[in-house]
Formats: sequence, C-alpha cells, structure tokens
Amino acid sequence: HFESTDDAVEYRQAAFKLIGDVFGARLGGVARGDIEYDADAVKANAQVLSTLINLPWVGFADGREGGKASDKIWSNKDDFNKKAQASIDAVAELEKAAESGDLAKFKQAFAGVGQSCKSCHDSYREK
Ligand code: ASC
Repeated sequence: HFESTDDAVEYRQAAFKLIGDVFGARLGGVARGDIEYDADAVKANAQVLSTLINLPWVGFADGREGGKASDKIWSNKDDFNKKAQASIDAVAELEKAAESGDLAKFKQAFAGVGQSCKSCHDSYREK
C-alpha cells in the first residue's frame, strides 16, 4: 500500500489532522459552547467524521514504525486494533446522537469519542 515508511507516516498524520479538525474544532466547538448548536451542521460533521475515522489504520502497516507512533503498536497489534475499533464504534454512537438532534445526547457521545481517542493516545502515541 505504501512506497515507504515516510509515505505511511505522512498518510496517517494527514488522516489524524482531518479527524482533529472535524472532531476537535468543528464538533468540539459545539460541545464546548463556542459554536452555536446547529443540528444539521453537527449531523453533517458527524457523517464526515464517520468516514474519516476509518482512514488512519491502514497507515500502521507492518514495518511502518515511525513518527509519533509508539513501537508498542506493532508488538500489541491486537490491543491496538481493539482500540481503533472502539473509536470507530464511538463515532457510530456520535452519529446516532447527532441524528437525534438532542444537544445533551450529542455532548455525551462527543465525550465518549474523546475518551476513545485518549485511551489510544495514552498507550500508543509518543510525545
Ligand atoms: C481532540 C484531540 C484529541 C482528542 C483527545 C480527547 O480534540 O485533538 O487528541 O480530542 O484530546 O481526550
């Protein structure tokens, strides 16, 4: 899939950059109250996020250690994959909450996604 390790690292960092913008800035702005709640905009961003959350993982292919990724990813692939799947599942919950049009439900599901990001970062992202 990737021609080089640099290519794989750039690919996954680009995916996380997009996720960080849609989740942290767009949806996070609403969750924090900095951006006014607009149910349609939240729904659209949650849908975009549900596509983006599938992208990074292929970038962690065999032999592509590098960037801020801990080498522990490659020696704990089952656990890493479980945490990746937990993020995908949490975003599916966020999309459902966004579709409900209920701000409280959205905020709760937003926090769940944040937890899933943090859980993986705590184990597998170097400073
Ligand atoms: C973000 C972001 C993360 C996660 C994490 C959640 O917006 O950039 O890495 O949320 O901080 O705890």
